[in-house]
Amino acid sequence: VWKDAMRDVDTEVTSITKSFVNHVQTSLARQPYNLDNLGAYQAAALSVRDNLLVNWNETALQYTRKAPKRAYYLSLEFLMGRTLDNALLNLGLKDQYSEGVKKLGFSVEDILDQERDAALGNGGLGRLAACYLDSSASQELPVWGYGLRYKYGIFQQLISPAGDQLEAPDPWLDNQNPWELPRLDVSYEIRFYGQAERLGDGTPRATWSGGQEVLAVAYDVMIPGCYTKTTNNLRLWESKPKRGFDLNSFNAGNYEGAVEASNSAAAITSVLYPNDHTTFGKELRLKQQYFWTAASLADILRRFKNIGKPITEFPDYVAIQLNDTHPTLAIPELMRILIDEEDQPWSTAWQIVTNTFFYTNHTVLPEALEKWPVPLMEHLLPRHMQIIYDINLLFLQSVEKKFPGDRDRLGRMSLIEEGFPKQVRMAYLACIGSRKVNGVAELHSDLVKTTILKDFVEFEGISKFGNVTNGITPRRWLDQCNPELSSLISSTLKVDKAVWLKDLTRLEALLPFTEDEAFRKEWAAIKQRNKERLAHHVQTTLGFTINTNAMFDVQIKRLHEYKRQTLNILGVIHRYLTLKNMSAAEKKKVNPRVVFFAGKAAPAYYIAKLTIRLIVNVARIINEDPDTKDLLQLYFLPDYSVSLAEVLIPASDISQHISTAGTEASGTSNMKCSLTRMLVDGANIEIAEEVGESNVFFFGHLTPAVEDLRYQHTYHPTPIEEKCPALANVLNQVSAGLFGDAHVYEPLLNTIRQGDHYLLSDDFDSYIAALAMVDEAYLDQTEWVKKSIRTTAKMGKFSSDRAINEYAESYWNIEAQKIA
Ligand code: 26V
Repeated sequence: VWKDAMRDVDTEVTSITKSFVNHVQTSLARQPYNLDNLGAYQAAALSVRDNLLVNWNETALQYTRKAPKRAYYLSLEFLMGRTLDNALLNLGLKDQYSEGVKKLGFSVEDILDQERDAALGNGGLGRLAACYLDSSASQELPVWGYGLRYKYGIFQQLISPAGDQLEAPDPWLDNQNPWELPRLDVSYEIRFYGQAERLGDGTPRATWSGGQEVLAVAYDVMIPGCYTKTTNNLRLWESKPKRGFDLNSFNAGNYEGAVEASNSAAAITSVLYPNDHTTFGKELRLKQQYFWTAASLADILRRFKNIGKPITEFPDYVAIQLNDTHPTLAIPELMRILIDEEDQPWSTAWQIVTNTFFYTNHTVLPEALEKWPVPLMEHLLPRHMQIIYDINLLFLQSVEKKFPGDRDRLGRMSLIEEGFPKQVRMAYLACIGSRKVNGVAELHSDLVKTTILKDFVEFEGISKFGNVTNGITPRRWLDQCNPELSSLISSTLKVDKAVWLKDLTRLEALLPFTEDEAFRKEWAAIKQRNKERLAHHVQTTLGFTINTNAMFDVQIKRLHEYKRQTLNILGVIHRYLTLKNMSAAEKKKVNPRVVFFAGKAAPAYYIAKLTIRLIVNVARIINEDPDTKDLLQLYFLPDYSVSLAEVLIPASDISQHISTAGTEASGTSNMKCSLTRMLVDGANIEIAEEVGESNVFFFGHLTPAVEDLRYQHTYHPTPIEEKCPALANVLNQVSAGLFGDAHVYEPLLNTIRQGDHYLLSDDFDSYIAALAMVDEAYLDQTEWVKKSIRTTAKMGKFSSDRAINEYAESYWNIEAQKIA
């Protein structure tokens, strides 16, 4: 156990205040007596950073000395959120710092609130990467992250007076970032465009020259483990021009031309693309992907070479995890290095590559599968395109050998999709270039094997394809965001949180306490205080007064048609219309409900943005309606972020995960909400397997039915009026202008009236029935609290520690390293 009984807390507090004041005076060059909260945050952060740096250096040193096999997590997104609170908790210094800053006249909550989120991600995929870094360090595993240091993270979401989403930039680095260390000495030259010429000397070698050269500079972010010295690294690359600007153009008086090249270099890491689930084929995005994979590989290779082993042993020292297909160019890039620079034969190079990489798929939605136009690839990365053609040729020859004469199969499996233009299928390249491939939940991994990669399973054998069900870190999503629940758990189990936070299955010991009335009372009281904390937050930020005696119902995730926020809002309207028709006596039996939505829509996603507008305008009407406002409130909370999630999730009574069956690969907010509450879920069967079906409210059609239903929609359409009168009525009320904007919502409503790809009309009735069951269940508060406790108790499986250990053991083959 981390906590040292001999630790002298008083001395610790004194040394904290000393280091704080020292940073105020020397690092910030300010006077302690007129310091504001922002200054106090910066001083506290720098002081905590000093602690982290000691551990971080020690960890790096030991990895270098012992040279164990290491894993690298390549992700274009890391949705880290805030760092200070997490670092304090992981170091076990939260109480001491709270005490220390209090002595200096500050409150730790106010200080923590000054920090801006590091929001270098879109949604689930980016947050998963952040949870995995936390777990890797906490499990003492030698894992580093590699990503991009975007100048602007995910856009800030504003809501216009009409209810539309507006996007503003997120200049998160403006206040300086105490958590990163610029490594100006670690940089690599990255080439784009130019010419590739095969040597034609009987080897597969080629030269690549000319074009544009850009510098990749490293910024390091410390990743502290929980109650351990292990402090890993997240290395983020920034792009810079190789030379300040072009002196020839400058001297010739062409000033614009002179700075143009420098601007184009800096543009590469200027902004995170705010899309997920839709490809768009933009050259700058491809540049980001290559810039990042090439810099990361160069760095990994340099580190490997320091060990002094032959290059053929590379996979014994290095495992590289590809987070979705975004880093797939690492495969041809490593081939290029091995062949053109290391002079390896093709088959040796391919052997090394296919023993190094691992690929995780995060979606089966066709519009999210990356494909890059061949002409663009040939232009930007001519040598890589040659290599991809060569990989494809050899690959298709081996397919032909196994399935002679099966031309359809060759066409289906080719890395190059025919068409105008031809396109490179990145998921196929990632699959054949990797040692193993996995999906992110049992159901999803089965779908990967039976749909998008079916031919590859037949060709390569099933053992290459696996599953690692996603997880979330209990440090942030329980201890940090719900501290009262965390201490109740520790005191009830009589187990230090240092133990159960790192072995979440220990929560099962809570099960007997479902029968303990005092415990249940305390459990419910904590929920109530969390609701009040959220209500206070909404009151101070948005000015709304929320009824905290209501059930809090949340749907918090990116806006997407497949996630069916539309089903939820139409359900809210249905509830509103039902309430309007009730007698006073009937209304007395209704339990009040507050529905919260939060989430961003991709800026060009018209239908998703229209859904936001509908939610906002429905909220305006129903929150003002004296007939219903005590029983139903609705809020769209703008600018959803990791730190907003930390307030919302602990306050929720029920969370909605209602995507069309088979479309949500895994979901992770379901796990976060389940740590404290239950869910209505269209897809996630594993949670129900753990917590028991009686603690989950299922509804709607299951995955196998989806294809048939879509077929019916296309070839035997039934009018909505006939199929689902309740839904038809809701749609007609919206069309008629009950919430204003009579014609504005037609394109959204028509997605349901025509085609209904996400099956709202098939699932609406059973959805409403499930919500009624939730209402019914909530009336029995004793049983409800028991369900809540049981759900939390059975969440052990969904700790990201379990997930990361599976990757370490069954994929990367790496071992924990004790940092002395
Ligand atoms: C895809 C694309 C496609 C090209 C345009 C840019 C872009 C950016 C991100 C993505 C990733 C989409 C996949 C994704 O985010 N999947 C989510 O991954 C979560 C973690 O595994 C999982 O819980 C969610 O169910 C899944 O939707």
